[in-house]
Amino acid sequence: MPTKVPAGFLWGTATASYQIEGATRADGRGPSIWDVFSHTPGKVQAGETGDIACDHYHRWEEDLDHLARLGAGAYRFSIAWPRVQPTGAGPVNRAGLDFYDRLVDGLAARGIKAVATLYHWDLPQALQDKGGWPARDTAHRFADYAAVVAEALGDRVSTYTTLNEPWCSAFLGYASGVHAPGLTSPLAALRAAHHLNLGHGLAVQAVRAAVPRAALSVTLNLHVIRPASDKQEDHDAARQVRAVGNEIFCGPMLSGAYPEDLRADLGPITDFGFVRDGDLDQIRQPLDWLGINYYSSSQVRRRPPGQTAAATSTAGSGGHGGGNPWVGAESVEFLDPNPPLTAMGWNIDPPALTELLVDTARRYPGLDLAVTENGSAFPDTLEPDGRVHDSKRIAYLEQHVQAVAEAIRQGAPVKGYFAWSLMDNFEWAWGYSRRFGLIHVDYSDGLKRRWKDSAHRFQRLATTGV
Ligand code: IFM
Repeated sequence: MPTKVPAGFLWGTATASYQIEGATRADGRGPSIWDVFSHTPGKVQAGETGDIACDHYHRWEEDLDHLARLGAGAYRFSIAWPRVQPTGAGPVNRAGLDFYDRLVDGLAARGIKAVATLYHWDLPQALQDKGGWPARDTAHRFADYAAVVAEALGDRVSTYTTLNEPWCSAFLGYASGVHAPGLTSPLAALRAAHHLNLGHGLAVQAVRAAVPRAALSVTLNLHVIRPASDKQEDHDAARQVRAVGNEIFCGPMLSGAYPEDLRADLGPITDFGFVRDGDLDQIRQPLDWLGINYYSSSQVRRRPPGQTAAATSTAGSGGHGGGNPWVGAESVEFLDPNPPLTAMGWNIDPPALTELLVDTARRYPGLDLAVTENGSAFPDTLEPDGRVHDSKRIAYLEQHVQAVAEAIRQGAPVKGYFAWSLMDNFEWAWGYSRRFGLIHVDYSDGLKRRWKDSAHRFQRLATTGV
């Protein structure tokens, strides 16, 4: 590979609690919205659930040994709120918290930094029953939970990340309904977005109060949206999608305001009356770095007046069809992605990652960045030699690491790269049909872990930088 990342660059892998842990009823864990959603017929492909997943809850030591062998300097995992507070509020479930206690000690023992995400989509169902993220109280409950975790894990966690991809929580969860809790209300999605923003700001403050030296971040799946032509209307379509895809979070979190164009676009749906005095000051908190998840890019154009929306793509955003998550931008048409595509139907566009990183660095000077997820699903085959020769995943990995190195060369302060994912896991509405792992999980043979060729490639990157 021509360009190398600088010395000290952090190599890691990422996972999320509901996608790998299983043991959904162990040690007092309460139900989450994903337990309820995945057990609802028709919501997840083949009726699959995270009940067992990769059984990481019981095999975490073996998994951390893999991480250490991979040469990972950091591990990005998420904490299941319903393990810590089974009903999302009130009494702490010590047994659930103990799992993460052991995990962070296990990481420290292996010399691996813990990057802990507080919320990767598994909201306690009891809070959803009280309104979920569209209800303001959820933001306050989230801050309480963040304080509990920070007090317990303290500075053994190298970075606390408040939210993973709040766009998915708000718009796939409450507008298109393809993610839990499966609602299809544009207004509920916008309220959810604001309360996720508020929850982020309150949680940053709660963690800092408990652990003054803690490093804090948030992870956003910033969409790279290209206009399909030079026409003004297509540029405006792209701007509109960026507003409700990116700026709705970047604005309040990083600049302290919802952008005017977003307010104007959403005017027919809401007057933003759910934003109370003082909220924006609570939301905009200094961050130690911004996590960016990137998989693919999209092209859009303005739909001709009178033409109705067909199936809407949610490329690059965990999209699985369903309703339209692009609230307020219903007159925007997503073009079919250009091949080659991954098994998710997403395009492969490494230069877009460079552009995204360089552009974000330019817009927010002084803020360090990390790619907190990047990876690809392909239909892997376990060969007779017992290996998975996943050359397409290796190519994807190399091209995107190269794109990161190029962004650094152009001046973007990118400090780390986390491959999605450490191992194959529960890919939300796609169940186990989509494999993103560096490590193959054999669902029909006792969840046996086997290194794919891409794991060996990652090991070389992590240990030599090339
Ligand atoms: O598996 C997901 C992850 O949970 C969030 N980011 C995108 C990944 C691939 O869809």
